[in-house]
Amino acid sequence: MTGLKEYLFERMKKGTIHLSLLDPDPEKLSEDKAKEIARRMKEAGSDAFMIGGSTGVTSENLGATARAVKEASGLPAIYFPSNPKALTPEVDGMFFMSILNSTNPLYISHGHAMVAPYVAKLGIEAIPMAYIIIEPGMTVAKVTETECVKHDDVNTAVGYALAAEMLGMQLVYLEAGSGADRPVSPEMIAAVKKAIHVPLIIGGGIRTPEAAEAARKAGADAIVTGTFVEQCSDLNILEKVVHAAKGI
Ligand code: 1GP
Repeated sequence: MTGLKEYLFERMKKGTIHLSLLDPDPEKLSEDKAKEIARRMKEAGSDAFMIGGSTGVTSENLGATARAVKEASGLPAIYFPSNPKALTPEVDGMFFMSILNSTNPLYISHGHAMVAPYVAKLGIEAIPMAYIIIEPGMTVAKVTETECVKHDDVNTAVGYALAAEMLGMQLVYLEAGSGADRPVSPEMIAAVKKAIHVPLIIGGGIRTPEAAEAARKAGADAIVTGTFVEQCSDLNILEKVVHAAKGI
C-alpha cells in the first residue's frame, strides 16, 4: 500500500474521513472481537483503524490487534500511542503525538525521545500530530496529567492548534476523551479549523449521526469513534454514523 500519510491525506482531500478506534487490551477486546468489528466497520465505510488505549497496551497485544484488523478488513492500522513502552512493526504507521496541554513532560516530549530510536530502527512511519485534550478529558486526561482546555474556551484551543502548526505538526487532534458526555463543540471545531491549514481530527463522545454530522459540518477532516464502534453491532446504525461523519 502507499504510505499511511499519503493514504489519509488523499482521502481527506476528498472529504471528511471516519476512523475506528480499538483498544488492544485483551481484557477489553479479544482478537476475535477485533476481527468481527474490523469486518463490520469496513462494510460500514470506515477508512482506517486506530489502535490504542490509556491503559493495558503492550507491544504484543498491539501487534496482535493490528494484524487481526488488517487481515479482517484490508484497511490500514494506525498506532495511537499512550506511552513509550509499546511498539510494533505490525502497524502501517503511527500518530507521533505530543499532548500539548499535558503537565507531564513524558507525554510532551520525553517519552518521544525514548521511543524514537526504536521507531526509526523498525522503519515505522511516524506522522507528527498535536493532541489537545478538551474537557471532560476522561481517563486519558487523568493518566497523562493534562490541564484540559475548558469546553467553551475556544481561544485557548485555537492557541494550542496554531502553536502545533508553527511547531511543524502535520495533524491536530481535538480530544474530548473516550466516553465523554459531550463532544468537542462545533464552535471550537470551526474556530480551530479556520485558524490552521493542517487536517483536523475530532474525537471523544461521538456516538450519534447528529454529533458526527455536526463535527463534519463544523470542519472536522477526520472523525474518530471508539466506544460506539466497540459497543454497537448493528450495521445499519454503524453505517448511519459513519455516513454522517463522511457526508455520504
Ligand atoms: C478517544 O477520541 C477517541 O481517544 C474516541 O472516543 O470512545 O468516546 O468514541 P469515544
